[in-house]
Amino acid sequence: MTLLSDQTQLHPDKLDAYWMPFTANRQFKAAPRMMAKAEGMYYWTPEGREILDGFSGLWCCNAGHNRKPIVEAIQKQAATMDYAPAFQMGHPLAFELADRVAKLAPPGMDKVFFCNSGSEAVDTALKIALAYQRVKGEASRTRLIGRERGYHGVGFGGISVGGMVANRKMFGTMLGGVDHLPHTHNLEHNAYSKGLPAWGAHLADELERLVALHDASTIAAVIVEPMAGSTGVLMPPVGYLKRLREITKKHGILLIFDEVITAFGRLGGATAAQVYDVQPDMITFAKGVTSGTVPMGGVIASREIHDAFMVGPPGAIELFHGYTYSAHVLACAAGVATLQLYDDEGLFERAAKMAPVLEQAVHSLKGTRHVIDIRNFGLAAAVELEPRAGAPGARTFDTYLGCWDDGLLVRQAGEIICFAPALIVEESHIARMMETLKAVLGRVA
Ligand code: PXG
Repeated sequence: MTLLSDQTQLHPDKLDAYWMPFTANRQFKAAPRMMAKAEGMYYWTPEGREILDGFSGLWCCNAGHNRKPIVEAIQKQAATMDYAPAFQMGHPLAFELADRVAKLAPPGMDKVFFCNSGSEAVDTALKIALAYQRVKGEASRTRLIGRERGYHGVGFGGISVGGMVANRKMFGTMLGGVDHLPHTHNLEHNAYSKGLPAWGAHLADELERLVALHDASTIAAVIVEPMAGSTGVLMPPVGYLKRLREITKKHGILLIFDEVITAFGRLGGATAAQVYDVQPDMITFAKGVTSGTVPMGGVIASREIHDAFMVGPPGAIELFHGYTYSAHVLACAAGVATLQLYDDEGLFERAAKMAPVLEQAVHSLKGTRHVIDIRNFGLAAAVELEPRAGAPGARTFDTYLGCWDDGLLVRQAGEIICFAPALIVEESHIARMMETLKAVLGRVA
């Protein structure tokens, strides 16, 4: 069976023009891995081969693929109104979606700014932080603090506060005045932790060191992923985020949680802020808000931050920031339908319920060839492999390719294989994911 219509049949020449993102282009084009159809927990290749999706696309299709209510909402909206100007104009679905997002957010965090991706959400939050300090009369607070092994997308703001060397080294000096906390990953202390690791809360105290070095009056905000996704599913040590909150509050520094991955169910609740019971001043989101169907991102800000801008003449624009496609009507239609579906099917609760199943299954791989650590929280899990001598990432990439050959989509991040199944995942899917990975590890050199 072939799933491709004539229109999507690809001649090898057609692979030439597309410069693929974060991809080994030459390797891919020599042996393409294509998707042509998706439904529920599965993708199908153009040739009709079934692939179990262990990663919700790229951490985004939290409701599962091609869910009918979302598909229909997008179709209906596309046929009704294609676009509405974003500046000095509105459309009802933007307000509806903002209201729904605010209702899911922690109390007092009820102002929502829309953009189109996680990277834009991060740049938006960093800009709001700087502008907020300024409108409050603290214009000397211009420093931004990120963390090693942080991923905050690929805008200049995001790579500056981010802590992934490969994403930084090619791109010049980036934003000035940025500093970084140490990362919290430590196999010596925390290998094979189930849920949050016990060791490492004290690493938040490094913020006190940065405050002593730079002085609090120069620091606008700290941004961290509550759970670092892209650099290998690094859970926050018990007590770490609370400590960061205490120190930021004490020094008048804003705390931004980058929840592009963690918001909308991944950890078994609407946000990591709620699951971990630590309230930041801003939350960035993207991915799960539309279950990956239409690009969308945004920032949830505290009422206090928002209200600080609502001064000056009522006819004046309060924040000089926004995108042509902020609150794009197709994304809003998808977002409203997605949040409704999460609610109708109790998918955040379902994620919490399935988390122990994933935990048990993934930790059963302990002792498997090449495995040196396993970690998990909610519906996110990582299996870390011993690197092949002299070839960083090679064994893990081969493992990723082996899983693809065996009909399983996972994600490789350095030496880590990640799982982040859709919130509709069933026990049998999880079992198949682990069996497949185990078999592949058995044959990978
Ligand atoms: N912040 C965080 C925390 C993210 O995880 C971004 C910002 C940027 O989002 P956009 O929409 O601009 O890509 C992300 C994106 C992976 C993986 O394999 C993770 C992301 C994207 C692609 C792959 O872990 N996260």
